[in-house]
Amino acid sequence: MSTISQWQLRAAFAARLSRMYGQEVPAYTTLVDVSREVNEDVLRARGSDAERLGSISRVTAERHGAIRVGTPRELGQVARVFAALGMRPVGFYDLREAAASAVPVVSTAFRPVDGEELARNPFRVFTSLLTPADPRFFDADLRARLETFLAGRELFPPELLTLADRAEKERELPEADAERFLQLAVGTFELSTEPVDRAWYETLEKVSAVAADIGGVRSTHINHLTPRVLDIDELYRRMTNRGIEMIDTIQGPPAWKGPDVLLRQTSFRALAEPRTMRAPDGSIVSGALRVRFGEVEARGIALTREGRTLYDDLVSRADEQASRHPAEARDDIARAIWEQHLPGTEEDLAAQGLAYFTYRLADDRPRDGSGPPTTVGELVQQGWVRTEPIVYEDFLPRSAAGIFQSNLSGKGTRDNDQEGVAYDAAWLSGAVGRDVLDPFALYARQQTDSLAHVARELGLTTLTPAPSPR
Ligand code: OOG
Ligand code: NI
Repeated sequence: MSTISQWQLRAAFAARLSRMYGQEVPAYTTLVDVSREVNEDVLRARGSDAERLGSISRVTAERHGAIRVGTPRELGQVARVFAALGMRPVGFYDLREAAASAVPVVSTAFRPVDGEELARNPFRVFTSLLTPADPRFFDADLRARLETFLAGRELFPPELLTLADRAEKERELPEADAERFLQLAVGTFELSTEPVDRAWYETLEKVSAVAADIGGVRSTHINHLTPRVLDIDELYRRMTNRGIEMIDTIQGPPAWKGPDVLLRQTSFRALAEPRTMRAPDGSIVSGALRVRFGEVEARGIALTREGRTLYDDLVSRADEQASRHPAEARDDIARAIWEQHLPGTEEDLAAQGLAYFTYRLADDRPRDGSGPPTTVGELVQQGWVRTEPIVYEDFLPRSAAGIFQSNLSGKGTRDNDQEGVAYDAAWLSGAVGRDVLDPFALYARQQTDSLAHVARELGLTTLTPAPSPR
């Protein structure tokens, strides 16, 4: 009997989830269609250059999803389902601090971690965990009610978790089991038709719409899915021309003439979806909730810690200048700052140690009998070695908070006189029951491995990219 490997399970899960979400939220299908059109146009206009940050087949299939869960136990179960798909938790995001309105969650992203797996299918899911213990959002009474409610629900059927554990251990499933696993897994993220307890939902909504979306219902659901696009400015124009209301901005770095770095994202506004509700007198009434939307993103080169520090600094400068010149467009301000401070070429990003690259031996390297030079810079300059940018596979806390906020109905409430509970990657690792990996370490390893490989092929003992002092 034939078996289905983890990456095939992952690709199939992403495709089925996308189909399901398209049926639930038709505007998402428009977004996917327009993204595909833009990608085809960019490929036509730029040729193979358009594929510098991933093959067109990878980019066309590429999606990220977002889900939200209520307890460490639920998070641990989600981790088992994603482990079956070859996805590990990477990165810690504290959205309580990144958002101005009440977003009481901490998050990680489940994704494949090695280069080959990412190239096969890079599906990732931004996963948020509610923080009922944070007294800035929940008083003792509400916290207790919320935790009791969450403890009494079951998001994942035991059969799904058993199949997931098997797929994780054996790294594949027989075809029939794979089919069952996929059906159950996609099913858990469908919007439930069970009536929503209106009074309970509204109690939580006063504190935070995100808390209500997570803890106000007895199931979970996919919150949004995000295709990848090669020209997000063009996509924004085309969606707007089709009459779809987009959020005000494209988040992340501005459009500029230098290399794409990190991540740019935008979305259309959450749409009202019909949901049945149970009124306080027990009667079932029809209502509507506005929580789900469609998002789109353009991915650029992963920055090193130094590059990221510079990026964060440029963002602060842009904020500061924008607040002093409210009449000027923030994007124009940011673009000017970028052009002044960020290297405008991949070569300079690499030379200054600001971004991650992989290195491989050039097919047309010198064959005149001369020995290779011994520094990365010279190997590249003299045509021995080619560089390829490493794609940023993660998220940006500020954009994530912006995405949450732009789709909240109310600001919620937040008592800043209370001391917040401190969480970090180590705490989240404990909650997930698995190590939450450091994204910088993953990119660095990809770069180091490629250099070690080049060094071996050239018979050199060591090779390290020596960033020149800035
Ligand atoms: C997650 C928001 C974060 C992104 O792309 O930054 C996110 C959510 O709304 O649950 O998906
Ligand atoms: Ni997203």
